[in-house]
Amino acid sequence: MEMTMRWFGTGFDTVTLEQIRQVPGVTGVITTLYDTMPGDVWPQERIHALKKEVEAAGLRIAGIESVNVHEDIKLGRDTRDQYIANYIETLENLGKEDIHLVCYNFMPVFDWTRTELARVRPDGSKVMAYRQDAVDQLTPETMFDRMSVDSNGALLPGWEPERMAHIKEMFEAYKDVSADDLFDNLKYFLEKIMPVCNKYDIKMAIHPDDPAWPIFGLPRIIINKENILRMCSMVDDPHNGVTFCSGSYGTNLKNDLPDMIRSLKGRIHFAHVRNLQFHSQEDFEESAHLSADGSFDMYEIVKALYDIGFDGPIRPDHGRAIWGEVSMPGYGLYDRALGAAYINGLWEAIEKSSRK
Ligand SMILES: [Mn+2]
Repeated sequence: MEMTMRWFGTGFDTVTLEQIRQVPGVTGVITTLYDTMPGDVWPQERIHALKKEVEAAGLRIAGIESVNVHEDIKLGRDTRDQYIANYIETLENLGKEDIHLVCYNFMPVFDWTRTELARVRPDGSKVMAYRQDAVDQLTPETMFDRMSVDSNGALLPGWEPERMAHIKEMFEAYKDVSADDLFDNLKYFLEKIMPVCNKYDIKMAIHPDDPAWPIFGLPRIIINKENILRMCSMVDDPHNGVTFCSGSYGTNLKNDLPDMIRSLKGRIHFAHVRNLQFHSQEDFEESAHLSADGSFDMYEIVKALYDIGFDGPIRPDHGRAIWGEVSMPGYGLYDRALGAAYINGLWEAIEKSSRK
């Protein structure tokens, strides 16, 4: 594996490349052109400039998170072919710059969803949290307002105001889209992009839906073992792979995370590792990465990745806000650095004890 951290780019991230460079064992960043919109072509010159900036700091671009998929592709509208052509052009430009990993998601309308961005834990740290009863009392519009209030002024990935301005239209458009339709639209998209992925050896890594169940009546498909195996087999190409995000699949306690990892051998191209603490299935918060601080056995998760021979980028995921740091929720430096150090420690111990 290669230890990495997500970085949103100069002007968008409160964390600098110089800081990331000093986290032990981190050699790469997972980054993006944060000011592009779904459907835009990413110019090669801009990708090249981003790459040079990262390399000047002594790091490398280990992958892109995300190249977002235009809503018309998810909806299967007639206009999708143009947006897919644009996506292919972006992939080509990334391939020419020697970038070989793209994380994306196929969630209708909303990206990841939390009902609190700054729940205070007993130790004074602040974390993102989710309560189903809070979602049940909200409409999609009030949900967006709520997500904006506590974001420390940061733009939240996937919650761009430009997209949210059209929220009513988008809900109307999804009224007759079933989970099977969404699978069909994903298949159509993947089949069109696989040739360029093969040409440039670009591994596509779909991120799970978070939380891993339908919300506000919208279909959500990347939620469990059955569905992710269906997704892998419906376009059976090694470039059609998975971002294994423990914190997203883990929102549903029925998901056996180490078992899912083992069943996805050869198809996990990218890993997000974090822990959640559950108060009930309907109420959970993002804890520190340490097993004892949450509900998951992080040793078993990292062990499963080791056992399947996972060799892609891994990153600590959302961190707590600690030591007075103010950042985009989930993306401060301190707690993610602690997470990286902890995962590195687990990996080293597993590797050395396995060799004996
Ligand atoms: Mn994730």
